[in-house]
Amino acid sequence: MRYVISDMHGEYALTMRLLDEIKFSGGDELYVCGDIVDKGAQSVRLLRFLLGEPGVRCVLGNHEYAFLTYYWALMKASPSDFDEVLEKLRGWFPGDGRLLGWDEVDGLEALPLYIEEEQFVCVHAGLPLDGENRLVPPGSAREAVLLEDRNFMRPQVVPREGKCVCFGHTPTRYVCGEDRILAYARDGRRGETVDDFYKIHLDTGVWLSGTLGCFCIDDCTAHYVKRPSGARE
Ligand SMILES: [Mn+2]
Repeated sequence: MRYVISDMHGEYALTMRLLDEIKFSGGDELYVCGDIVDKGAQSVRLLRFLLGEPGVRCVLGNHEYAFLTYYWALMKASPSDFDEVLEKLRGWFPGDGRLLGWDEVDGLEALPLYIEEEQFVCVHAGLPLDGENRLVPPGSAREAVLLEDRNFMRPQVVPREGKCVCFGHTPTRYVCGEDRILAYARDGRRGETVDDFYKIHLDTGVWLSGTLGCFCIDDCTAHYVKRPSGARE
């Protein structure tokens, strides 16, 4: 089965529980729509796991991009002192930064801004629409839109045609008042295959809400786990 998820923000244990819950294993695939790191205490552990796991494919979120921007600036300032650069990079993650190595840094730098499959596109924040309300191909969208867009999540934004877009970036509680995945079905379609949806908003705001969800592309079901201690006050 193929699953999509987004915005885990360093919640390693909850992510592992969710993968257990869906019995994620050898033949399965997980698409991660960015913001693996920051906020939670186990960013590097989560990142290391996801980058090393066959069947997992990630795109960059604005949080990974911010880290890379810091990395590129450090390399410009002291291009030959790799030890010093790595030490500073470890300080980016107050939780488990000491676990950070060059494999994770290089792994992040190699991530794409989007993944386009036959039936769906994975991107962190959204895609722009053209004047006729059609999706602009992700390859011609500006980086800032893919990473930071705040328009695409609005329920009024209904692309006229195009593939299903899987995205996160903003917790769905700011759209619907609840911490759940929002799968938007096309007019007259029942939501039985991914083609029946035009967008799937995945960010359940786990760091605050304690709820983490993923969506199965193949049977169109949502799955959730909750942090035992609940939402953060
Ligand atoms: Mn984000």
